[in-house]
Amino acid sequence: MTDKEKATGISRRGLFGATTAGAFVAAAGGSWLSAANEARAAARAEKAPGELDEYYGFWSSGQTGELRILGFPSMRELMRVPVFNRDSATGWGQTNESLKILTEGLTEETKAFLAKRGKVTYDNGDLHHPHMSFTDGTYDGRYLFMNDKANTRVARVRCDVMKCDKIIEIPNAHDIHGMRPQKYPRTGYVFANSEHEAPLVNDGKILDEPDKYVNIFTAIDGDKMEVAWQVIVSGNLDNVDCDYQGKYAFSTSYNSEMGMNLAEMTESEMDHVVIFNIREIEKGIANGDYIELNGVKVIDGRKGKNKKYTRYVPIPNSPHGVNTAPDGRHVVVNGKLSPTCSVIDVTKVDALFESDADPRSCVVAEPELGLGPLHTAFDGKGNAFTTLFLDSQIVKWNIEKAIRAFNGEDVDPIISKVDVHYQPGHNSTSMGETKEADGKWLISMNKFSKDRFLNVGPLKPENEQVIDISTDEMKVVHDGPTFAEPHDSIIVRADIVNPKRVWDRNDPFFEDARKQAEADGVDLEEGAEEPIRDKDDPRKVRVYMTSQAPTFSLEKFTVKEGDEVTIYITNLDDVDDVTHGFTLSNHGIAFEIAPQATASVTFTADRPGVHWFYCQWFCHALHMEMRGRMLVEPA
Ligand code: K7E
Ligand code: CUA
Repeated sequence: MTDKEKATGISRRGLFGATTAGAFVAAAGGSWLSAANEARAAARAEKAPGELDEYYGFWSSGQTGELRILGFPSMRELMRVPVFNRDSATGWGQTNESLKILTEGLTEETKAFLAKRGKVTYDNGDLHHPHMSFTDGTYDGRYLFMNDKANTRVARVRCDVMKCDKIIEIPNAHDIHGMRPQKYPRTGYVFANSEHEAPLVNDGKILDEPDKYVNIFTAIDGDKMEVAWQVIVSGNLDNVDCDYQGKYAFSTSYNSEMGMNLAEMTESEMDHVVIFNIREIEKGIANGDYIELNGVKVIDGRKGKNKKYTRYVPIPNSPHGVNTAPDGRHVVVNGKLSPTCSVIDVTKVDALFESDADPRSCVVAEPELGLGPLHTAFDGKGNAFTTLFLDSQIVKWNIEKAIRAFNGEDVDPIISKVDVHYQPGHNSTSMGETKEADGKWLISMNKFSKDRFLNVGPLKPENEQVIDISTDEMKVVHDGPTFAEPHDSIIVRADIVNPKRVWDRNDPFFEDARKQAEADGVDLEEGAEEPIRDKDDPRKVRVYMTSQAPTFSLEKFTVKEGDEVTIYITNLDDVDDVTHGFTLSNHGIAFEIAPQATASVTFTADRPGVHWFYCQWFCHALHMEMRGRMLVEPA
């Protein structure tokens, strides 16, 4: 080394050594070719103005609590559907219609708890997993289901209007995380995992006695949105998926130890997947082998209790995601702290229940893929794509080759890897969680964006990357920032999703408004000239208005200070996209009324004076003039 080399720490050998120089050349040649490929792939992902996408993307938003709809692969955000959150634009959490949905599914105990805080529902949610209803192994365009980890709820969104129509709290469970709809014969059940351990009766009699805590697996009837049954398990539950036969559901457990702190939770080398035998559980319920708790039939499926209902398959180490392959046969369990994925063959699961076969006998492959495998998606051609959180990569691997390697053959299941930026959690392929996986696109949902975008301060967006998977070499074709914090997504062929253009006037969403109007002798589509005072409770006043661009049917209405006022607005416009709004200034009230919808809000008129209401959804050249007065007479 020369003195200069010593001073700079750079040696000529290091810079120009054979290996390094070779790598430079290879990189230069490779990047020229792949730049051309990438440009072609990027052109396929991009959409020209006015051009529609081939897929709908349904996105979670984590701690924001809403569902998002994207056009895919362009990644244009199309809509935000409020679910567990409150929303200023649409009035979700303010209108009577939304408050009914946000409150009616809460347990009596929760309602009483919230009432003490002057609330009727929770304001936040943590929505991780949005999944569509299935018929015969593929999406059917009826519903989307999603979990709330923060407040132990499951919600349903109607795909015909893209509004949430049901939210239920899951009794006995704590903090619903993994959630998947039954794939076959149809949904059917929605399976939901309780992640955090607690006493089964959590009323304060048992506190710091973790050996008395349990976790709960829940099957929800997705048509009725009621809990069908629950199973007590050993260990915690993280993610869940189910088979294409309608026989089994599979839940990962990262805390088989039932530890209460990090060291305890990660102590053992092997955790497990719980396999739920759906038919046997149904039989057990029918035969009365359950306890009833908070109105729910609960079966005991703990380890060593009743082997008809559950089996515990040892899996290394703190497994996270679980994903069923479109081949209808293989279930991939992602190792997280283990660099492996474990592949379960569903055809070998019967033997676990029928004979006393070794639970590990259903594991047919365990390829070592890289550091931090979290979730796996599929191309429908026998390949799997696994996110490597610690390596910041996606690895493409072949399931059949992994099985051969597990059986001792000298084959490498890994096909290729691609860098993503940075630390991917979930990934999803186009139609990848159905039997119609088409192998075209992959989205990598990365937890960190770091330097990929202009700095917006200490709180940074996540980064999502679209990857072309039509060839063995995966190509990142798009970076896109997202606000807190999409975990999971599904990519659904556009022809499956067919929402209405305007509301149907008979929609159950505003059935209560229709009933009240009938009782008051008012036609919602006509409105009423004057506020209608309740015959039994004269403090209650109802105002019926219509909207048609650019006017409300009432330019003013008068109420008394202290009146409980309900305002119903029916939007008579039946043209695409002519949505109106109702904002009552200085009352904290605002909501949307889409074409042909009715929406309502109830409040106490406790501010005497003149208060303007106005339309806040730009609807007409005279949108600014679309306003009127509420006159509140002092008491
Ligand atoms: Cu991996 Cu909540 Cu699906 Cu996030 S979970 S990453
Ligand atoms: Cu109606 Cu703006």
